[in-house]
Amino acid sequence: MKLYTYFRSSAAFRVRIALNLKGLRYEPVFVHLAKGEHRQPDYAKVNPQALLPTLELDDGTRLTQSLAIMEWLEEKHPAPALLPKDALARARVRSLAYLVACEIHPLNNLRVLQHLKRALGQSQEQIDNWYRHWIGDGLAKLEADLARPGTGKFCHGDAPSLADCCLVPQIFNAKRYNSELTPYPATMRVFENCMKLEAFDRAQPAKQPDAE
Ligand SMILES: N[C@@H](CCC(=O)N[C@@H](CS)C(=O)NCC(=O)O)C(=O)O
Repeated sequence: MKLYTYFRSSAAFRVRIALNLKGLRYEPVFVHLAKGEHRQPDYAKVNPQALLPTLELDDGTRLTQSLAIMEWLEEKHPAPALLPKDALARARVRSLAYLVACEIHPLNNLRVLQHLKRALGQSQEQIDNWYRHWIGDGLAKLEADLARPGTGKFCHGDAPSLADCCLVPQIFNAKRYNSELTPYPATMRVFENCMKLEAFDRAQPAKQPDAE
């Protein structure tokens, strides 16, 4: 398999974690987001959504959208499971994963930040404040949800799940933008537990071959 990735892409980071957790090897193909390589015609042929990541299977089939990719991995390579067996528990894991992937991450994506700067003329300070605002808003909600029954060493239970694959990259982003993280002790406890696992550690931006 080939994974189209960029060291700082948090959506690609999610999939790198899932692949590592499942012990699946992949060949990275680097697409430089900051240089806009994802908007070039060559990459449009790979992924018409012009987003990272893309997972290319050995037969050439290409999968897009990190959650869809991780769900496909889960169906094809069920062990170790990234979704619990119980239907209600699965719904909670998906809800926590979507809170990060659908509520926090899209507001802080590269194209949104570039639009704030280029089209709306916002200063870097205003953009950083925007970023931290939506991180804080989302993490406060996550923290409240993690107080509900079901949370264990990880977002749900004592095994890593799709929710943890989404959470960890978001915390890396938060740290990069100097977001205040002390108000979220349960979230940070889960983050620290994840980072003790080699699969999470090896997927982090600084450990990627294209890291700058
Ligand atoms: N919902 C998508 C998000 C993908 C996404 O936004 N990826 C970012 C990198 S983390 C990207 O390609 N951004 C390009 C841009 O904003 O122009 C997923 O989960 O795969």
